[in-house]
Amino acid sequence: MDRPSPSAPLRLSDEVATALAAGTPVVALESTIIAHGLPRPRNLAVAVELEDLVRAGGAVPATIAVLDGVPHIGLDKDALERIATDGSLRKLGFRELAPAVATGASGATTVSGTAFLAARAGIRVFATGGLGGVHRDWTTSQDESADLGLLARTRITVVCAGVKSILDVPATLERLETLGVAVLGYRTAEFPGFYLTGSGLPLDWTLDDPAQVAEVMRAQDELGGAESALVVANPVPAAEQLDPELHDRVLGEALAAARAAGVTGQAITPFLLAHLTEHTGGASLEANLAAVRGNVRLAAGIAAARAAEQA
Ligand code: PSU
Ligand code: MN
Repeated sequence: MDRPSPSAPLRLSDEVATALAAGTPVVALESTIIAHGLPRPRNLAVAVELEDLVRAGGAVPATIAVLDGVPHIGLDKDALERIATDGSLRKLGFRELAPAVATGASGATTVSGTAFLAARAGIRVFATGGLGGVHRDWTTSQDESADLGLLARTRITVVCAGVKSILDVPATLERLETLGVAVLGYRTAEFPGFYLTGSGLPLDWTLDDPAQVAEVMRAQDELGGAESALVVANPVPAAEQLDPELHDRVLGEALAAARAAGVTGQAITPFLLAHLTEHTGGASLEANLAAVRGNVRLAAGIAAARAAEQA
């Protein structure tokens, strides 16, 4: 276990608690992608599939959400179903956790909310689709996801396929640098483009297998000091990426539609994602899912490599 688990107010599932106590691999999964990032009813099937992929990779899945004011680390079938079907769930980033706990609210956790709770529970590896980041209208809106700041102060390894092109990708990479968050390309020297295999932006570090990632995690621990995260950037396979021309065209339309509708703040990411899914005839959704599946498999491999190293 990476650090002692607080006894309250987190509720660990029996399976997760047992795995953490035994030092067997655990992978945290976020719930915002299920509740707010994917269309129904496909989202429930995906939630179950992602957990199965973690298990197939030799790790225990810990999907994280806040239910009736209790942060849950590891959800049973009923809870997963609730996340996928309850339209009233909040979207909970890190700063929303204490108000949600205090008021008994329920919500799905974003990367920042999930990373915080996972680290508090002693989970070191987390798989998601894409990180939040700097929005394209940042100079006027100042909209930068809380994901970035939280990762600057949380010791966790996040496997992602980059950040969505709905964001300002170069600015997001600059912010990660400023914040001191290392970004490792997994079998690539280019930052992935989420729906696309590449973004055209170079990365300084490339690693080729999960054991190497586990070594970087150990080096972080040995160096000590600042509790920054490690971002492992894992591209969607080229055969499963969205057609780049379709991507560029529909993205431009989605951004214009968001501006026209005056969508801002927490609502903007779900709005753009839904627009892309609809206007690519579902192709963006398939690329999104391919990216997430790959991330979940790799995260399980990293968690297993770390457990083997520490055994
Ligand atoms: N990337 C995805 N799907 C998502 C999100 C990101 O592929 O649903 C979610 C994540 O939960 C991320 C959040 O943490 O959007 C960022 O939202 P905001 O920009 O409001 O911080
Ligand atoms: Mn935001």
